[in-house]
Amino acid sequence: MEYLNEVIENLKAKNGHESEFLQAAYEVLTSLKPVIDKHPEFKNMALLERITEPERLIMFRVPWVDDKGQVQVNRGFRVQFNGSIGPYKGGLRFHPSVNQSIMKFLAFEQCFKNALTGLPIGGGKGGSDFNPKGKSDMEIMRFCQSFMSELYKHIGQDVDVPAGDIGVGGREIGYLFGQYRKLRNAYEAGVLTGKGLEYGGSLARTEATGYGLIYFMREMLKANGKDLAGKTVIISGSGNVAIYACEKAQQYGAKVVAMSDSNGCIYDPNGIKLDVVKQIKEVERGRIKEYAARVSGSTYTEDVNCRNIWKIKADIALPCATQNEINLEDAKTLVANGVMAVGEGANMPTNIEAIEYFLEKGILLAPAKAANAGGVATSALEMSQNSMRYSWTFEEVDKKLDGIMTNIFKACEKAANEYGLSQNYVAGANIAAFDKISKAMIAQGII
Ligand code: NDP
Ligand code: 2IT
Repeated sequence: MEYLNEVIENLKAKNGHESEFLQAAYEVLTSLKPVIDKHPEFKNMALLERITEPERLIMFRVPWVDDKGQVQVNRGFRVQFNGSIGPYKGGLRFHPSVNQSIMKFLAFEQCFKNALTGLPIGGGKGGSDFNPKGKSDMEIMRFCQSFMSELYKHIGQDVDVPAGDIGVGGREIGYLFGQYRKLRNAYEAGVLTGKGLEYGGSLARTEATGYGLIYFMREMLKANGKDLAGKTVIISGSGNVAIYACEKAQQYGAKVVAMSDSNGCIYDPNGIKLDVVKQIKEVERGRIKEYAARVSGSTYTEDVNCRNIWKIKADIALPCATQNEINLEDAKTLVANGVMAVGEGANMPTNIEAIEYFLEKGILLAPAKAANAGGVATSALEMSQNSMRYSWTFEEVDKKLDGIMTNIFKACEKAANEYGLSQNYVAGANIAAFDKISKAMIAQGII
C-alpha cells in the first residue's frame, strides 16, 4: 500500500492541474491494491510510474481559414500512452472542452480498454479544442486537412491508428483519410478506422460501440439472473454511441424512454422512435429538441448540464454522452428511483463518489473500459480486414463483436471473483486489463 500511495502522491504533485487524468489514474490504481500487494517486485521496476506516464504526447498548432476568410487557430493533440501490446489505437475528439488533461485521461483509459478486447492494440487518444457545431462542410474539411497535415507525421497503420470520438464521425474520418493519402502518396487503409464502406471501412463499426454496450449489459444481467426484456431504459446523449445502444436495447425488448443532447432531454413514455432521432441527428445534424415537435406525447426539457435525464424513473441507465455526467447527487436520485443497472457507454461518465455509491447499494455497474470496448474492438477488426484486403459481412463482424463483449464480461467477472470482489466489475476490468499490460511491459524490459 505504501508504494501505491507514493505513486498516487507523486502523480498529484506532477499533474496537479490535470483533474480528469488524476481521476482516471486514481480509480485504476486504487482498485489494483490487492494485485500490487501480491507483487512487491513492481516497485523496483517502477511499473506503476511507467504505466501512468505517456510514452509520448504531441501538441500542435492547427491553423485554418473559415468561410469569411478569417484565420482561426486551434490546438491539436495526440497522446501515445502505451504501445506495449500493439500500435497505439484510440479516437480523436473535436470539442471545445478538449485540453491536455482530458486527452491524457482518455488515452490512459484506452490502454486498459484495448487490453480487454484481447486484440493487439496499444492505447492512444487525440483531438482538438475545435468546435464543429455550426461549421459548414467546407470549414470542417479545411480544419481536418490542417489537422492531418501535422498528425500524419506521427501515425501509421503499424504506428498509431486514430478513429472517431465526440465530434468526429464518418464525415471527418473521410476528410482526414483523404489528406493522409495525399500526403503519403500511398493507400494505407489501416491508418484510420471508422472509414466509409466504399474506402476500407468495416460493416458494423458504426453500430459497434452501442451494440457492444448492450451485449455486455446482457451478459452482466444474465450472470445476475436478470434480463433486458421489458426494462425501462434512459440514455444520455444522442450521438453515435447513444443511438446504437438504443437500437440494440429495443431489439432485446427494452423500452427506451429518454435521450438527450447538450441542450436538454426528451421524454417519450411510449418509447423513443429511433428513426426520428436518426433523422434529426445523423441526417439533419439538428438538436434533440426537434423530437418533441415531431412526436406527439413526448416532451422536451431544456437543461444545460444534462442532469435532468437522471431524474426520470428507469430500471437501467446508460450514460452515453461525456465524462462526469453522473455525480453523487445523480446517483442517489437514480437509486431512489429504483435503478438496478448502469452501463457506461461514454468514457468515465460516473465520478468516483457516484461509482462508490452504486457499488455500495448493490447496483450492477458496467464500467466504461469494458462496456464500451466494442467500438475499438471493431476498429481492430477493421484493421484486420484492411490487412487482408478483404471484408466480412455485417453478420460476421457483429458475431465477432458479440463474442468479444461476452469474453470481456467473463474476464471482468473472473478477475473480480479471484480477489473476492464479486459483482465489482469496475475492479474486475481494471485488474484483468492490468494483468495483460503489465506482463507485456515486464517482458519488454525497462523502456
Ligand atoms: P457523438 O459526438 O456522436 O455524440 C456525443 C453526444 O453526447 C451528443 O449527443 C452530444 O450532445 C453529447 N455531449 C457531448 N459532450 C457533452 C457535454 N459536455 N455535455 C452534455 N452532452 C454532451 O460522440 P459519441 O457518441 O461517439 O461519444 C459519446 C461518448 O462515448 C464519449 O464519451 C466517447 O468518448 C465515448 N465513446 C465513443 C466511442 C465511439 O466509437 N464513438 C467508443 C467508446 C466510447 P451535443 O451534440 O449537444 O454536443
Ligand atoms: O473511446 C473509444 O474507445 C473510441 N472513441 C473508439 C476508438 C477507436 O479506435 O475505435
